[in-house]
Amino acid sequence: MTTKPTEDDLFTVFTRADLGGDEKLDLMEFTMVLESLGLSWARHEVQDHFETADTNRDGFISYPELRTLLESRGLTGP
Ligand SMILES: [Ca+2]
Repeated sequence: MTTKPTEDDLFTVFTRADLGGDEKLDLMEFTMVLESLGLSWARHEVQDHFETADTNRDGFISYPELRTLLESRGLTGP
């Protein structure tokens, strides 16, 4: 994916990476989302962003948390 993902794209990527089907991502699933979006972050950056994105500190990234993270970094499309 070379362009910024739209909200639909993002939801598709989220759902595809959510192997557990529990509508939240663990660190491995979060890494898969980043790869799907063509973001090549170093492992420590992924870890940092995971912790930043997990605003309710439950150890998982929900879809709203993922969207907030990407929006805050200007990584989503219109
Ligand atoms: Ca969370």
